[in-house]
Amino acid sequence: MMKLKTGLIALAAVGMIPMAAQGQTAATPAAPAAQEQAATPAATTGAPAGPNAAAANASATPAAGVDATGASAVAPGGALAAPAFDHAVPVKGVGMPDGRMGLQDQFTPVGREASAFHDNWLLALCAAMSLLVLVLLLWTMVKYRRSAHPTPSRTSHNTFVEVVWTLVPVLVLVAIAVPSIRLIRHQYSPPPADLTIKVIGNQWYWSYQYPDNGGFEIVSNMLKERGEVAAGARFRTDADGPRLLAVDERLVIPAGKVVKFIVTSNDVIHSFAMPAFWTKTDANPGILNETWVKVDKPGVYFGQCSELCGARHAFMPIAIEVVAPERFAQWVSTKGGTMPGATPAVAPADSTAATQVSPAAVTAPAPAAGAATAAPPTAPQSAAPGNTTPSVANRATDGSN
Ligand SMILES: [Cu+2]
Repeated sequence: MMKLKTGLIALAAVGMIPMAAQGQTAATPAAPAAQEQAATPAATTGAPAGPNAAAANASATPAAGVDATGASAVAPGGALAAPAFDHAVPVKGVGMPDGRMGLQDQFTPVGREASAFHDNWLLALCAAMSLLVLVLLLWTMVKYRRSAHPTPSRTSHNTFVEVVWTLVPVLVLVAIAVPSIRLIRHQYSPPPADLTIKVIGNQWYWSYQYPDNGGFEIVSNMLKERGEVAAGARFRTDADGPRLLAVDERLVIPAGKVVKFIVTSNDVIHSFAMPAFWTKTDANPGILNETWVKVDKPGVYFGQCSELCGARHAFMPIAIEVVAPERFAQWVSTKGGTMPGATPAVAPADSTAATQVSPAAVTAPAPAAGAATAAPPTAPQSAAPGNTTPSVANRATDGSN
């Protein structure tokens, strides 16, 4: 039962940097983009490419002034194809295991409450009790050893001691139960959802439906390593994420919004688990389970199917990319989806933006306008065949395994 409490120290160090790498995506557009061209050009949007992407990246991180200039430098060389979405680059140690002991850093209110409960209270209580028992044991062994204490005491009752050893454990249990029940209440009484996403487990990949955004669906497959794919096919790079966790299509959600996940399955029982969000929900065929997250910090977070579901159970990771709400709208448009209540109000925004002084404000509407004008090319992207091709391929190869 010995556990070390290294999480807090690392948390302080790692918690500072998750946004830092956002700007890096604009600088590395070439490699992943080249891989994509072999398959359906627009369907696999994992690659950062194109001027819109660079501009969007700058607008999403207004604090970093260098991004604005960097974006304009990249833009001329970028492809002029359909609006691509500039996906963020994961930060090592954030939203993924990194070998350190303890819980992953938490990025939801429930997760922070739960990990604080675990680290600061349960672990401390556990250590204190273990220490007390150890000291009592050593004290008894030394003081009442046969050589020093040849005649044993014949005491059989001591009311005070009996009351203490009954009462103290009860108080300990109460001290655990109160914050524990409070945590469960917070976990299972979510605030009203801003966005609902349907998560579907499949052997062996995930698909995600966005009923609030026109009902489009994305299919998320694990990215294989360079040596494991056919020539010209897309493989994992460090910009996608760690080995066995990176996927071709990330589940994208807006930051700071309450996102409700309706979790189900198409075949066997899977489990939708995201350690950094403190959520793990079984995906049962024929049953809708529900969980929710509210993530304030944009970034990329990784989880895995956590219910043994067959031969490739270990190869159906979950990657959630949290983006600023404006960028979420942009991503939705690249998928052919719509924002609730959104209509062609984009054009005026472009003209008003021109009068703005702040560089961030000027670049912000640009991708939206670009996405709107280039709407026709985006439509085919969301077509299911393009997205489902990899999964079919995966299943085909499974048969030979
Ligand atoms: Cu599974």
